[in-house]
Amino acid sequence: MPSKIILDCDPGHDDAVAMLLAWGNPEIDLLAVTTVAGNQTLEKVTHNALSVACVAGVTGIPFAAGSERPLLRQVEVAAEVHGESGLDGPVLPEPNIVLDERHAVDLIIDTVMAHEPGTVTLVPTGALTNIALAVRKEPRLLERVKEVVLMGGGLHEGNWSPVAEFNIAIDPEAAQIVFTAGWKVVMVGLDVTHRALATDAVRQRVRAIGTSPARFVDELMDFFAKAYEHNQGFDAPPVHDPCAVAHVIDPTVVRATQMPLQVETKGLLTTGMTVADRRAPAPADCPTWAATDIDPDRFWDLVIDALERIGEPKAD
Ligand SMILES: [Ca+2]
Repeated sequence: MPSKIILDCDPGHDDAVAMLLAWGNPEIDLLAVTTVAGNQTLEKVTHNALSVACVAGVTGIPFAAGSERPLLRQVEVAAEVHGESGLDGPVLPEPNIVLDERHAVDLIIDTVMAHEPGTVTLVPTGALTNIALAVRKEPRLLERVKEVVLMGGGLHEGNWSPVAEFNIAIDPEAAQIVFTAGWKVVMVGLDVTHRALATDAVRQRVRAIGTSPARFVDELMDFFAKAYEHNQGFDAPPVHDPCAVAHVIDPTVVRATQMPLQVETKGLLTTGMTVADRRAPAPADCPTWAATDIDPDRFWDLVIDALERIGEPKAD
């Protein structure tokens, strides 16, 4: 049985790849896509999510827009990483998909509650604002959701600050709600995503597919590579968000270790840091896990396979 997931995202170059992986992989049943302000404003990332869906021929599932700002803090966007559109590089098609009228929080709750308990995994690849609001609005999600597999954080590694990763740093209060709610949380952080590099060899494999979704990914990676080289000195860009989807597909590709995790919300220098307690083995009932290892070759095999399966979607 494929894993049922809801992708809560802020596209975002790597979110786009995450959506393509989720859509193309036969082990994933993508139930819905929701958006949250993050890499760019809510309006832009929602438009981008619909454009990516058009490129890949993603049909038959609802898309809903969610929170336009973090719980307490002002909007911070990552234009220097993702451009003014949030998805700079390729020409974005004008989406022909109509948004669901519900708020993302309600679509998430409705979708989880409509499925058997313990069968739906939430995969947030942006700020955790929608997920925090959803679990506060409908506490039964704690028993209904199978697990939350999020891209964010890192074991004391940062990108938005020396110790904080962007998704967690822009809404640390929401992240702390999600990390401490009691449901199973798998944090897929920078420790593994900084090894999911779109190298020249990977990009040659993408280009060799020759379809319009593959060309779209290559154009995304072109912009993303320049941004990461310019901002952080990377030789090849780390493609963070599909690592969370890959963990759901095969937890031996992105491996996680059980450990207590919380989020710093009041630090002078460390706000948004994901604090792991590794002083002793985690108690058996510890609900939080952190990704600690990735097999980059098998990870990229999954992405390439998904693109090949998507093929050339029919224009309509
Ligand atoms: Ca993202």
